[in-house]
Amino acid sequence: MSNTERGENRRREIDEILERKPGTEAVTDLADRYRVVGAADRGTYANWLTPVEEHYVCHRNGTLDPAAEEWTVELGGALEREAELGMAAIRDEYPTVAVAHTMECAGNGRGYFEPETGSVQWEYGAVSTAFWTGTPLRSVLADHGATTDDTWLTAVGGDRPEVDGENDRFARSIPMEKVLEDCILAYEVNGEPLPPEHGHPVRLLVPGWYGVNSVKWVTELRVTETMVHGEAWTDRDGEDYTRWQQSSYRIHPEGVDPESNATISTFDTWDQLESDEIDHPYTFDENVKSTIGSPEAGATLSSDEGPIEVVGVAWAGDDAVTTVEVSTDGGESWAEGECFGPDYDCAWRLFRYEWEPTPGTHRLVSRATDERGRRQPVRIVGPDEDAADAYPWNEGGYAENACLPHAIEVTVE
Ligand SMILES: Nc1nc2c(c(=O)[nH]1)N[C@H]1C(S)=C(S)[C@@H](COP(=O)(O)O)O[C@H]1N2
Ligand SMILES: [Mo]
Repeated sequence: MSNTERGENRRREIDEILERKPGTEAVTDLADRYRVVGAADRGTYANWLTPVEEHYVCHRNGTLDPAAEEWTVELGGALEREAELGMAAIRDEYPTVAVAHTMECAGNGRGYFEPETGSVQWEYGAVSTAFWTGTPLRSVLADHGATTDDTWLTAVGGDRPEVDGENDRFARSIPMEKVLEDCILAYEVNGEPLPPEHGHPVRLLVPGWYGVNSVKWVTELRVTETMVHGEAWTDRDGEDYTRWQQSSYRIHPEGVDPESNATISTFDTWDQLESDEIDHPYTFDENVKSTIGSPEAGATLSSDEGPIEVVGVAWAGDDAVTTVEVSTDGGESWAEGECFGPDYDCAWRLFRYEWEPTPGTHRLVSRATDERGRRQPVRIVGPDEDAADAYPWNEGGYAENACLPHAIEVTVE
C-alpha cells in the first residue's frame, strides 16, 4: 500500500468515527499510523459519565469489525486446560460484572511538552469515563487452572499493521496480581455492544491503568512467567509482539532505547519513576490528574448572578483522589474544592468550587492529590532541567500530569 493510500484510508476511517461520535474531534495527527479522536470540548469534563459519542478513540492499525459469532479468543500458556473461547462462552458461562473505568491515553497532555515530542499532540481530550460490562478474567483463568503466582497475562489484539515492512502485533502484558483483582473481558460499554472502534466484539479492560493496556479486539490470552520479552516474542512466526510493551509506552529521556525486561515487580507508574528497580517506567496505572470542565476556556461570564461554579474531574488510576484544589489566579493561591457524585474505584471524581469573582481576566487551574499523598506537579520541565514540583519531559510525551498546562482563561464582566 502506498503512503498516499494509507493516508487516505486513515482519513476515511477517522471521518467515519467522527460521524458516529459527534462529541469528538480529530486530533492533529502527524504520526502516520494513529487513528485518534478526542473530546471535542471541555464540557465532557463537567459530567461524570462520558457518553460513547464523546469517548476518545486511539489505536494504531485499521479498525476491525468482525462478526461476534465468529470471533474466538485463544487461551494458552501456563494453564491446565488450553481453550478457544467463543463469545457465547465468554458471555454466558461466567459471572457478568460492570466496572467504572477512567480511560486515559498515556499520551494525553503530550501536546504541552516543550520541545515538542513526536506522535499525536493530545492536549486534554484523551480521557473518558464509562461503564464497561464483561466477564472477570479471574473466573475464566480459575476455570482453566491458570498458574497465578508471579505470572503475567499477555493479551494480543487481532489488528495488524497494513504498512509494508511493519511486523508488530499489538500485545500488552499485565501482572497477574492486577488481572485477578479487577480486569475483565469487556463486550459492552455504557450498556451497548462495543462499537467497532472500541474493540468489538471483545477487549481487555484494565481499570485505572493507561488506555494502552486495554487491548482491543482481543484474539489471544497467554499466561506466562515473563512479559512479552526475548526471541520467543520478538520473532513469533515472523511477527514482533514486544514493541508496544518494551519500546513504546516507556518513559525515558531523548535518544534512549529502553532495555527489555523479562519481569518486574513494581507496577504503579509513579512508584516505578521513583524506584531503582526500573530505569524506564512502563505506563501502567494512571498518575493523579484533574481537568476543569466548566466554565469553558475563553468564556465570558457575568458576576451579577452570584457565585460561579467551577466543575471538573479528578482521577488517580487505581488509587483514590482525596483532595482537589482550585486556583483562580494561575496557581498563585489555592482553595479546596469539594468532591461530589459517583465514587467508584478506578474512575474519576467530580469536583466543584464556588467562586465569587471580581471583574477581569482570570486563570483557572485545578490540582488533585491522591490517597498516597501524591499531588499533581505544577509544570512540565524541559529535557535538561531538573526542578522540584515538576513533571519531567520524556521522549514519548507519556503520563503527563502537571496542573498549569491545563489552566484555562476566562473573563468576568
Ligand atoms: N488492539 C489494539 N488495542 C489497543 C490499541 C491498539 O492500537 N490496538 N491502542 C491502545 C491505546 S494506545 C489506547 S489509549 C486505548 C484507547 O481505547 P479507546 O479507543 O476505546 O478509547 O486502546 C488501546 N488498545
Ligand atoms: Mo493511548
